[in-house]
Amino acid sequence: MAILDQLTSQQAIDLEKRYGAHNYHPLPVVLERGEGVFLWDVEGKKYYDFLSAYSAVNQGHCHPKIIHALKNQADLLTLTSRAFHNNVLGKYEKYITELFGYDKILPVNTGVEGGETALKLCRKWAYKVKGIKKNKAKILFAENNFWGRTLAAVSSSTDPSAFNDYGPYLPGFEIIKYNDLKALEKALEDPNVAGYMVEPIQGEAGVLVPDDGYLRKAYDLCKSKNVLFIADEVQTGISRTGKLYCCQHEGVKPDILILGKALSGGVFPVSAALANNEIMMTIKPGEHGSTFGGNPLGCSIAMAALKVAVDEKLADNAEKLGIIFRKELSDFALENNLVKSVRGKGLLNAILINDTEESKTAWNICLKLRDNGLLAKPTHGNIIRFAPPLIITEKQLLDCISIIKKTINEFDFNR
Ligand code: IF1
Repeated sequence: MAILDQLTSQQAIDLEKRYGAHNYHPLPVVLERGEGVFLWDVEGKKYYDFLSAYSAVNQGHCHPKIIHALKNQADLLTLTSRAFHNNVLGKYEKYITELFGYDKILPVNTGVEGGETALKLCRKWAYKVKGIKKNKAKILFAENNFWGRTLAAVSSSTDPSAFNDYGPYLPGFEIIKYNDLKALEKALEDPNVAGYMVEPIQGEAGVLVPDDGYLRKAYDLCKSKNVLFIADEVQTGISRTGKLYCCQHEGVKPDILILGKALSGGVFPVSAALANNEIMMTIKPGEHGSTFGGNPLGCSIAMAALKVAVDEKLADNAEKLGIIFRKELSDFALENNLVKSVRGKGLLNAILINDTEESKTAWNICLKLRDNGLLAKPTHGNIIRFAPPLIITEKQLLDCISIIKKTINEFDFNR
């Protein structure tokens, strides 16, 4: 087979099996084209995308304005490294810091690099500003957190599939229960605590939405102990939950805000940590960075992606359509045995399937959803995450809701 030959789905899957690491278990579908809320597989079958690459494609696949920015910049200059200045970075830094209300940005590439950057800033701040004794700084994380795959990330994980056989682990990390203010208050008694890094909604854990007021009270508790509140909004940011970023629902302005994924509309790896000068200026030249961080191509794409989110009022659409989605699926849960509950905020939602975590029910439902033209994937075991691009129309959403209901009814073995 010549490399440019048109592949069948099976041929593509076989090539990945033979030549690629087996570090994923994808749903058996091979995609070739994306446009807006739609994806097409290599056989030409059309699907609604209800995963959005885990909330990286909030602006829809191949958004013309973002692709235009990519093409335009790609013909000019893609990468200089930070050894030199370029004519795009400063414009991007001004735009994004004014949009989110921070003094400065430290640009990196993947979401986990955003997390790593936030933790390094937190430790620098601990020693240089708070005055914690060298190498004694502690950072708190919530149980069932997920912020990536680096050794630091897995050192803070409570999921054995994430950390098993990757030891020894990074010290100075402490786990507390999510959505538990007493647990946070107790952990904050330790004067060596420098920061609390938390997802405003835990995505991978199964779209766990904390109680109203948790983020605000957690932030206030951290402030009362001069501890940094670090929000990992890689998945919840960029309009996904109905606000520009999720902490805004409770009027919380994190000390460090981590963005990624839809920061580039899924076109190119772009991530960032945003903070004010007291924190950001603790890192001096040569103390952190990356080859591609702040490259002109990524910056041009990110400015276009942010402008789309703002100009097309994606947060308002997510808020409005999320209410419809949860209402429709909650009513549906009352009338069938398979759907136990629905939860989420904006267009980051999930249904809990009435079966054990170990069961294949959620996976098998996703296979049937695929056959019926909608792509979604279970998170842990019996939870199916539903996160369409935020450009979805009400009509398209209602069409998807009927596909979900039809599929589950067909599948509901208690019928
Ligand atoms: C995979 C999960 C989601 C994230 C939050 C940081 C990162 C992520 C809240 C790191 C990344 C991705 C990773 C991706 C699948 C997806 C995922 F299933 F892995 F856990 F969304 F829930 N903070 N999440 O959700 O960003 O370094 O990946 O750019 O690993 O397959 P990254």
